Amino acid sequence: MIVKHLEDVLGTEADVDTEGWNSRRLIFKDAGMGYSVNDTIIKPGAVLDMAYRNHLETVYCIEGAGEITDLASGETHAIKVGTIYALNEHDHHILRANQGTHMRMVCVFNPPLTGREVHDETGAYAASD
Ligand code: 9YT
Repeated sequence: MIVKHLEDVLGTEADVDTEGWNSRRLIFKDAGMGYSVNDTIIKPGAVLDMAYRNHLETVYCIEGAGEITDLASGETHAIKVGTIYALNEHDHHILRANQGTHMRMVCVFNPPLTGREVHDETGAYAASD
């Protein structure tokens, strides 16, 4: 059994901080679960253009508010606490946190992240194998 607390991850290698987001990687590939789980802060006003061509991702908002635009359809969906989205088609999307508030998201990736990934120039993470 693996039991951790967010505090065990803060300030370690698994606490990945970038300009627009801070991803605290709680469960990753080494755990052997077949998925990874992050507690991620999207910083206030961040605008993130992403397309995870190597991963599927489900994201559940537990704090804050913002919106997501599906660049295939052009549709924009509001995000608030309790909103969940699944990028089941490796969807190219833009995620925005509202000005003045962060969003806190629980992010599940399949296949799992190795722990240190940051986005490449296309908004993807490298394949882990
Ligand atoms: C929600 C989202 O895609 N944020 C970017 C960071 C990523 N999800 C991560 O590594 O936690």
